Amino acid sequence: MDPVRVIEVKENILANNDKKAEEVRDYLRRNKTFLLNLMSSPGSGKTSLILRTIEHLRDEFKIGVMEADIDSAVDAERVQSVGIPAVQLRTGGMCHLDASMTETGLNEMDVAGLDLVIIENVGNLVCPAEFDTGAVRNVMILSVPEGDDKPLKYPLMFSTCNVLLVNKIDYLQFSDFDMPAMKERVSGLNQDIQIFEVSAKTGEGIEAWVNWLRGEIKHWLS
Ligand SMILES: Nc1nc2c(ncn2[C@@H]2O[C@H](COP(=O)(O)OP(=O)(O)OP(=O)(O)O)[C@@H](O)[C@H]2O)c(=O)[nH]1
Ligand SMILES: [Mg+2]
Repeated sequence: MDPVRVIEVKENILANNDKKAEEVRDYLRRNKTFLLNLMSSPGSGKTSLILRTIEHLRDEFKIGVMEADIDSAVDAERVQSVGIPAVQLRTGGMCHLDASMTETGLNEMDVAGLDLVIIENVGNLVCPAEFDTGAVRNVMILSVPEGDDKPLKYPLMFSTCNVLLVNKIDYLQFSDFDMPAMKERVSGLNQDIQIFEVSAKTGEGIEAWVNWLRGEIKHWLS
């Protein structure tokens, strides 16, 4: 009997996804829309960070948000309550967004009228790292209460992101989180990653993050 070829099936799915992701990026290029994929564990501050980012950039860019959750629409409601269009994708048990789901979400939005769309991916440090959503840039959050050892446990997420936002730095004073050790672990996985230390609660460090994002959006739209 032939052995079960689980890996090949998975590779096939990922190859199809990669093709779809390139189609999504072509579509975004044609429409001059920058798509940012934000990933992290549950509760590390994705929605809070999105709301802070919106505060800083809403006068410069037309922004939309795509929320992905296994269930509920609470995050999309939080975003809409500040007057920013948001769609909620319910993944029905799936722990990540793939490029087809992103395309479905974009079709529900006025992409041609938006400069920046932010995806809040499903809260999870594993599956979302495996699937290209078609985003222009991938950003992850690690929050201080999660601990400085996460790069050791979830290396793929740290390897695939362009930016690491270390959120909840207002907790550092109560914590044994070792920032230099965490950064060394990350640079062992990804030498090109940009790291910003932020607090979505106090606003500390947000300016530097937003400056990076502004530069990337302007480059994509030019
Ligand atoms: N102290 C502190 N709390 C924060 C910070 N950022 C977010 N929080 C709090 O952390 C909790 C979770 O924040 P959310 O923004 O909902 O996190 P999330 O990643 O969107 O959560 P899920 O969508 O459930 O995965 C909330 O109570 C926030 O107020 C921060 O920088 N400092
Ligand atoms: Mg959220």
